[in-house]
Amino acid sequence: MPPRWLNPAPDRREALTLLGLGGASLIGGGLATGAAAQQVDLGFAGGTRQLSGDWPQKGSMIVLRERAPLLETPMSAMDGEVFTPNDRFFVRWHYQDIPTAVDPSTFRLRIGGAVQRRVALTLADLARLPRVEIAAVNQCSGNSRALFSPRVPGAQWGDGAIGNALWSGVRLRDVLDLAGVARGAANVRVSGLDRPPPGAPWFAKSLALDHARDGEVMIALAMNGAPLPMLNGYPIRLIVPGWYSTYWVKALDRIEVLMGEDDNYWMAKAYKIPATPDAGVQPGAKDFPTVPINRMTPRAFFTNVDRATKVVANDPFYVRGLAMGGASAVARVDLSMDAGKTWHAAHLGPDQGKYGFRLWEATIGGLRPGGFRLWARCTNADGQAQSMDAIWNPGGYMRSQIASVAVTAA
Ligand SMILES: Nc1nc2c(c(=O)[nH]1)N[C@H]1C(S)=C(S)[C@@H](COP(=O)(O)O)O[C@H]1N2
Ligand SMILES: [Mo]
Repeated sequence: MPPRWLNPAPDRREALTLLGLGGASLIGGGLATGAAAQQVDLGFAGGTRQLSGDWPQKGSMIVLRERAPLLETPMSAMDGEVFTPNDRFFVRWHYQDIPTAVDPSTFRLRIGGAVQRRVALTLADLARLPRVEIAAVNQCSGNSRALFSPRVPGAQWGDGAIGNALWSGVRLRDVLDLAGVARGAANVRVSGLDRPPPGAPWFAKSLALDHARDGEVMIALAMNGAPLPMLNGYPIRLIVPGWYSTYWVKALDRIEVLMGEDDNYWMAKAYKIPATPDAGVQPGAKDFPTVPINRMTPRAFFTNVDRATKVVANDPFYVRGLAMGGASAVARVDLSMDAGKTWHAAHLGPDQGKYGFRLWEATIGGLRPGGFRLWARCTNADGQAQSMDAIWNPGGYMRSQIASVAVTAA
């Protein structure tokens, strides 16, 4: 019997972090090793989680739930590179009945509803369309939900329900053109190979026709140059750059063009946010107007430090992380050590596309012995910046408060 907890050797990136490369003053970096690697403490109440390397095509992942799987990416797995490795990319399914094998030779993507001709496309048919490639962050609407105060129900994600990949595939517009959208059509509904339990609504999401046809929304056939992992939607999934991943339907096998609005549960009831400018309401508020969740907002994360990191006093302190602009590019990342009174620009890594992650880094001169807190704020090309204030809504959606980390220099 193989051990229940595989304990994969640290990958190269983690090994570099352990050696302190690019962070000579870092000791440990909060990375668990040996027996302790089976658990991770995400730093909030109830945040002690199991790590498991047992999931197919996945390395070590934080397990929130086994059925249907909710697997979170440890922040250390995203350190130092903008593209999240496929085998560490987070996983979220709503229903237990998920595809575990797909035969690529018999798979069909069916397009129906308000179209001129219904079509059933093979993967080879799709591969004949013009190829497009885009770097884009896939972030769960509820990423960082566990940090909501007061707490809200739902998957208690830390910050790791997020990842960035280079998606390669075809435009949804080109696929729709093969079927010919009927005049007057309004929405495009997509669903996949997962099945609801008896009586529950199919997981399906819709985009307005103009959005679906904008040339950016695409169907990915590959992720970071490889087939999609089964758990991330093999063989194909929808990519909606700049929008929350609830729309990024996995194992996509059905497109339905609608003449009217989509009144199915997953559009009309679930994933609704307050219709306020920042999607926040007073804790406990009820009966406020809502809209379907849509564009993402800027965020910056620390990836090489956490509260377990010990900094060597008086040594240069190298800190880095990742930032996303949301619906537009990352314009800047600024760091503060005084709760936002003063800010210092971080250095940005290469731009790999406006919807992707951007690496940021800074070296802070020697810290005197003691405790410090660091804040990182992203501003996007639309001038939208993260706020020091946290929003609240009952769904626990769109957390984007400025991230901070406490470090101790000794
Ligand atoms: N078919 C299908 N697609 C889906 C879902 C699902 O339950 N079924 N969940 C959505 C949600 S809410 C998220 S956060 C993302 C997660 O994508 P990932 O598992 O590849 O990280 O898939 C989206 N696409
Ligand atoms: Mo999600």
